[in-house]
Amino acid sequence: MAAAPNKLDTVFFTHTLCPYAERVWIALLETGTQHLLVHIDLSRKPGWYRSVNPRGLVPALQHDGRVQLESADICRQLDSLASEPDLRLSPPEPALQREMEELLRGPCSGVVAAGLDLMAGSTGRHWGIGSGQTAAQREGFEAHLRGLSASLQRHGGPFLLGTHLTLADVMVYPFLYRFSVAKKFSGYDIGAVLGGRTGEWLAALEARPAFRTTSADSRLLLEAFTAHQSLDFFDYETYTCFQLHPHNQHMLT
Ligand SMILES: N[C@@H](CCC(=O)N[C@@H](CS)C(=O)NCC(=O)O)C(=O)O
Repeated sequence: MAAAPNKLDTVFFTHTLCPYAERVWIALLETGTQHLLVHIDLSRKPGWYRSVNPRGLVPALQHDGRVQLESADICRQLDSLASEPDLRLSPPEPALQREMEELLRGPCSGVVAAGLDLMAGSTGRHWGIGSGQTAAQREGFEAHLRGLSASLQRHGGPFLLGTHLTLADVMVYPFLYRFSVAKKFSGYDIGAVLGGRTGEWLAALEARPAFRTTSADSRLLLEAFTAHQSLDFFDYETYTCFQLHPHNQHMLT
């Protein structure tokens, strides 16, 4: 008989405000993967963390003694480790799998890059928040949003590829959440632009415990965005992770 998985077999190194790490956190919870969560305060990185990731970035996942970096690769690894078909984050049908890969390569990654560019406005600062959005920035973002909207429409929702939550939803949500929290800066209401089934999609994601647990409190996030004029405040001093994630009962400091 196989041994029961031990929490210590899988160690997740994260900062709870990193959207890339949030993808992994969602995937861990959705796939029901037992894990130990280790917080890395990115504003005061411990020296030992370089031995986990020499670049010093989160997320990192140590599984069975091997370290995997890059959120997209880690999410795929978690998908392949899921113990039951219902917990998988890729659709069983080959045609839908191909569509998921196209979505990931196209609108899902496009909307992240174009969204960060849009939020920065005329500041030109990567991760910055500012005004002065150009028509080109808006159009670039909207083109990718339309790609997501078309998929929702084609499959009838509630998720991007229909009734089964997939990596496409997981990869894009942490970013759309931040863009939507920061809409007062960009003047951009994503729901209004996407229209159609978007409201239903976002509500279906927000209703899932994994998404609720991992999404930072929107009021505190907005306060911090405003104070830092940036989407990437990565300390635990502005707010503690307990304040930021009131739904999470399992936080360690
Ligand atoms: N491509 C990486 C990006 C990870 C990343 O940029 N993480 C940021 C936080 S959101 C980080 O660790 N920053 C710390 C630093 O730059 O020192 C992934 O998808 O995992």
